[in-house]
Amino acid sequence: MDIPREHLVDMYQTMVKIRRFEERIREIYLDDKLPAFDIAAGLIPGEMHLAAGQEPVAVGMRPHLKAGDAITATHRPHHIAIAQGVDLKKMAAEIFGRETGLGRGKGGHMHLFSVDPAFGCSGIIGEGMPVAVGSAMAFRHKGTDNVALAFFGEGAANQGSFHESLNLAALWNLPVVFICEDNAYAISVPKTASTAIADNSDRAAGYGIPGVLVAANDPVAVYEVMGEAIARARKGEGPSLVEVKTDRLWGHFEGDADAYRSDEFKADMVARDPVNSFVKRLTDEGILNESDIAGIQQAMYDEVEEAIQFALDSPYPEPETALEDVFAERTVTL
Ligand SMILES: Cc1ncc(C[n+]2csc(CCOP(=O)(O)OP(=O)(O)O)c2C)c(N)n1
Ligand SMILES: [Mg+2]
Repeated sequence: MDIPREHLVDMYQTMVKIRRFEERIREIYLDDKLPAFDIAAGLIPGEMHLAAGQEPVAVGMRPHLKAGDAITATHRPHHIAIAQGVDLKKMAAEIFGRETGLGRGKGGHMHLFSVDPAFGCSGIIGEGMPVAVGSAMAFRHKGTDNVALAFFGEGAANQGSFHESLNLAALWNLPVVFICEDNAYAISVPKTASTAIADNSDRAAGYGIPGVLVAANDPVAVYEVMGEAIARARKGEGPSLVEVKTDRLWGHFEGDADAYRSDEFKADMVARDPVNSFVKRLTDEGILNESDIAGIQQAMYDEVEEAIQFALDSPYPEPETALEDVFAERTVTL
């Protein structure tokens, strides 16, 4: 692999951190909700969308980022936020609804916002793409060489905002990279039932920009393609669309019976789990040995545990603060 060792190790470490974080969130989330699934119960009430299996999409871009780059993600945001370097403690606290969270506990897991690094996400499908275009316009006006990255699912690629964003970014030659995470399903709807073409990367041609398909759920393949797309945008050569065929190992949300995917489909995904296959490759190629791997796992597990403990030790926001940091108050006179 013609990639600096430090980048390979960094990508693996980050994959382990993401997976461990999501495993722990999943355990705690489900703890008080079962056996009869009660979405309002437990330490993390509300919906929870986890991205286990999609780590390659997130870590592949990571070594190419620089300070000031902006990222938008989706309702399934943890892997991207962690890979960008969003503060893990504040992120965990936000997920647990605590005062010390990124949004002082008011946003929850689908609404993680960070100023530095610049990260945002939303429960509204397709919302992040126009926001990334706006960030790219800001970079243009400020004269920086920063890049905006918009991550979205293949379901979101059928929203108008996808087409509007690609069109404007291409027209104005803005420094944006659009990354489609194709996990083949939008909730329970298979892509074949919603999308007229097999590969969303082909849609780039409609806007005269490069469209690149990464057919493998592999951090190295994503690294290479994202390296080119980000460098292109930084040099002022305009936007690109990257599509990665990836796997959502778990349900659409925690509590999803996931009956719309066959046992065989799910077993195949587990067999090709990208965390396992990447570490095997790094071991086979002599990049990591068993003691390196054990050390990385311990360090990442400890970091995740510290973040979760920080969240659990943090207070809930005071009720009086509920109306702070919201849009302007309005007085309605009848
Ligand atoms: C505008 C809008 N429409 C519908 C929904 C309900 N919804 C939540 S997730 C989802 C599917 C998204 O699929 P995809 O974009 O492929 O992302 P994935 O969940 O696979 O990561 C839908 C339709 C929503 N949140 N926002
Ligand atoms: Mg999807």
